[in-house]
Amino acid sequence: MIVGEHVEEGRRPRGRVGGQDDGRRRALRSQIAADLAQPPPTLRPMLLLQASQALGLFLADELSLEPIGALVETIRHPTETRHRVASLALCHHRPDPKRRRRRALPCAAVALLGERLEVEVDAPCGGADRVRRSAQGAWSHVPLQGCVVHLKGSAERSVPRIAPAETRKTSKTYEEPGSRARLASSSVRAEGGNGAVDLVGSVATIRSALPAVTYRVSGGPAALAPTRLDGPREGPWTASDDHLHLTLSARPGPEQGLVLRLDLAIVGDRRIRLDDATLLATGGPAGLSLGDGPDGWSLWRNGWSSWANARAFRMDEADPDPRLFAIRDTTIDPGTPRSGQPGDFRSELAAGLADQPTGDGLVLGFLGGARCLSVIDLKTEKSGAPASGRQVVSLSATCRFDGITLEPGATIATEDLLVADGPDPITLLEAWAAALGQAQHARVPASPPHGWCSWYYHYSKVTEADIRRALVAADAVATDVPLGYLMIDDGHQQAIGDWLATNAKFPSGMAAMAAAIRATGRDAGIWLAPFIADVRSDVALAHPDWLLRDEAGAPVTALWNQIWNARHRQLVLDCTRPDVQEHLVNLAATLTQGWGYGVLKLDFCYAAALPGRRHDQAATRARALRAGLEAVRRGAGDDTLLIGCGLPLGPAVGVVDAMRIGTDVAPVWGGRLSRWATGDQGGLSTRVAMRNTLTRAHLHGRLWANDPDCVMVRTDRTRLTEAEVRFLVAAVALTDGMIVSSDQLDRVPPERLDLLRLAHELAGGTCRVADLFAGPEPQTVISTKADEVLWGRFHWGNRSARLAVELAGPEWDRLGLERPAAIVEAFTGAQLPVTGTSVDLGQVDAHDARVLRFVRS
Ligand code: 9PG
Repeated sequence: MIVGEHVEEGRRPRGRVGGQDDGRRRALRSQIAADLAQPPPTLRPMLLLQASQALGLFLADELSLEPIGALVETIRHPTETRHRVASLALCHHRPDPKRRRRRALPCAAVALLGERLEVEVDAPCGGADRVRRSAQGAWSHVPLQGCVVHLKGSAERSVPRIAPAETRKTSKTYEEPGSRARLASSSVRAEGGNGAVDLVGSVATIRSALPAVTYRVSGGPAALAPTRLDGPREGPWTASDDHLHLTLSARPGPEQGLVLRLDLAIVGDRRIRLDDATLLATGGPAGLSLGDGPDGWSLWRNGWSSWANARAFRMDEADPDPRLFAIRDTTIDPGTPRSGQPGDFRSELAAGLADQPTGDGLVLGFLGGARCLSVIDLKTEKSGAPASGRQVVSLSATCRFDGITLEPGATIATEDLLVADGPDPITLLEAWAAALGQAQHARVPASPPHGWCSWYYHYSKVTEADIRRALVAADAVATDVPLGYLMIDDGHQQAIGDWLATNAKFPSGMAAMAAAIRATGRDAGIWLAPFIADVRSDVALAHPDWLLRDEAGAPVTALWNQIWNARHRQLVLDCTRPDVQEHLVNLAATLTQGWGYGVLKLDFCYAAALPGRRHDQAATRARALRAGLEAVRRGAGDDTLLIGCGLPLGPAVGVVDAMRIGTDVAPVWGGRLSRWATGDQGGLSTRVAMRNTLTRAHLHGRLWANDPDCVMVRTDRTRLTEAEVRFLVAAVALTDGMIVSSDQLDRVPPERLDLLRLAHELAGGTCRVADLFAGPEPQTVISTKADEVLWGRFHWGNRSARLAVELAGPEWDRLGLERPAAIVEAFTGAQLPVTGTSVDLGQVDAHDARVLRFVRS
């Protein structure tokens, strides 16, 4: 359902200023005004009914109406896009006092805008706001998706009747006379009018954007922050000061949108230290327009590392950093601290913005991450005026150059930035991920790897006997549960950093373990954290010069990990040093060619990108991390499966084959304590891990194979309920990432093994998290396969609830399926009747999931 704002008639479209086209532009404006003055079209087929007495009674009863269809008229002209609701279909519900739920009545009553109806809208998606609107032409910014509309007045006149679940859009496009044609493949175009750059999209506009660069010269801070740029309207645009010359350029994106890039040249005779290069920054309420403004926006905010959370935020929410300093840097980039204030967001690498009322969106995403880390900042605040909403304070997209040293005459470019807008922000995020993957030569396995991992059952106590027992168990379940590799996780090494020294729990040695695993026909996997070293490790003691140090010369601490030894600091290797790179090459070569491991899980990799003073002072933090990763790849060879973990996303694209995209699962759902300690960023929590499994699903197959972490189906050593196991299985299967078991499989009861088998059976589709932007925890995941479509419904609530799935709306329409009479649910095998557009799932436990299977005919 998409409902947008009413267009104020005769409103002057905000076009470009001045010039010889004024007369023609006036004509265009009057044409737009005339079109808007026309009565809006209505949904068809439509049957005019006299308002019946029955309807009158319902209305007197405070009938609740739920939007089931709308006709949205989109009016586009070169500088802005407006939507208005032409008509709105409402399905009436009557409260059922006995069952305390609303019951849909069989007939679909419809209210048409233009009726004099007073409506009141409960808008759960837009916060607790109750929006009161007269239907007579004042529909403005009413987020109706999933809302209940209460009709308060009386329908005096005719009420049309339409088929339910109908949402249509009509569209009119106006080309401004004299404006240049749109860039061929682009929905966004840039122009440098007034000395600043306007990025004009089909649904969003970024206005008066300017680049800015901060740096240091002779130790003192400096900035090149032009207030106007030179150059032709279509760019490139330039600006200079005594030390730097910048060039901003724009070109069409690979599929859509526009790609911006900033080139810097050191023009003075002084060496500089480069901090931040902002490709575009704009401010004020007019700086960014999308839909009716920030009150309706939802931001996909991406976190720094594998373990950092990614999710949708409303603009009035706050985004706090973790409180536990010991592990803070594992999820939050210490180089990019955040304010934590409501409405102030920092997204790493990319950000997606969706206007909830219209469904339109804007994505800003960097198309590279190997050269520098990057952030998108969006700040909104409540405007001073009473009863008015939030306003944009600032928007910017910045590459972090981390104070690298640049000599006179040097040149350097930022990563490219894709700016794309359109009516479907989920598809835009997919397009960004695909473009990044393409630009940085992503390694995407032909099918997601599957296997077994020792960590979530044995943790650091894992022994040789555990692995040998796991091998026997793997053979016993092989027909039901394919396990392509067996991973010996953390617990084999003598010390963090000393990866080739095995502890006494593996008396046969790790080469023998690899041979034993391979003898069962499976690949052998081994865990290591190649860029960190325990303060007492041989490597740290033997090579103090290898350690990354801060500006004062003290070794940088990566973390204190209570699992290892809470009193021991973990230090960081400076991966820009040739000797460290050689060590990494030799290490990876020994583990693979030497010992026989074909799968390496590279953990705690963020450490290589922590701030510090590096051997190569021209290397950004991203480059340092990338150099470490590339050294591992060189040593491991092309055929080794590298699984990244605890790893910032951008620098990993093109080196790793698979990537953990969330925090660790745990044999508990995750409670308030971990939420408090981590500021909801991570922590060991199945809830938070599965949230990222859904919110980062669009990275899968585009940047790497997503590793959603392990699926635990066991009944021993776990506090996960059966419902939570179903949730885990459904989330992993429908998002089609890696499926990795971490149970002692010979202790898993057959009915639970069946769930693991089902995970494999359900996987393999193309996933779309349909309500990615609707709230922090997506509920609807649709997986499309050649022969069937799976519709997953995830229940995050802490109480059991009666749930239904609505087979209606744009997500249903895009599947192009016939609505069947009944549908099979994957976990229960139950045939569920489809009543109208609705499938009643019955009572669903807390933290449970259901998967509806639509077999294609
Ligand atoms: C092994 C584990 C598993 C797991 C990884 C990673 O911040 N911390 O203290 C912290 C500890 C453990 C951890 C992540 C963070 O888990 O994700 O799969 O391999 O290491 O130690």
